[in-house]
Amino acid sequence: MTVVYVLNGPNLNLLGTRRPEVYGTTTLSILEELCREEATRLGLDLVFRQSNHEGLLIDWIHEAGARVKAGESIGAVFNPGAYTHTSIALHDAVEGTELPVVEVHISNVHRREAFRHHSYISPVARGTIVGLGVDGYRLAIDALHGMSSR
Ligand code: CA2
Repeated sequence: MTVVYVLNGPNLNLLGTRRPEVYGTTTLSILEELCREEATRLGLDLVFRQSNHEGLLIDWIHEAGARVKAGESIGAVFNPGAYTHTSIALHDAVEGTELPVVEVHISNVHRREAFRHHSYISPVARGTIVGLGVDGYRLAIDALHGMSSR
């Protein structure tokens, strides 16, 4: 079965436990279930992961990129967390692997502090979804699915 990756960066393990006014009340494990439902609806397998470590996220992007090249995956939904705003290494990983990525942010980063307005990932992403809460993940899975069947 074809796989869709959903990769989450630092502190997203805290989802649903703090700052509900910014990130809502859905926990990461409920978010995984929502993504699994959507993937299943589209006939896809889901690989859902979260890490607080930049290097591990890079390894997972390499893994996903290799699986896309092997025809086993359609790409990744990626919420890089705060690494969005700092990580040239994640930018290079996405660019270097040519991994189809839809970048997702739960909050509307453009309504927040100026340091959240710049993304190192957006220039190498196929598209971005910001500010739609955890619904953005479902929409991103749909978008990747649509791109892969075009
Ligand atoms: O809005 C998003 O999805 C972000 O990627 C979330 C990151 C933030 O650094 C980005 O600027 C925007 C932070 C994730 C931390 O999530 C928490 C969840 C609950 C409580 C505390 C942090």
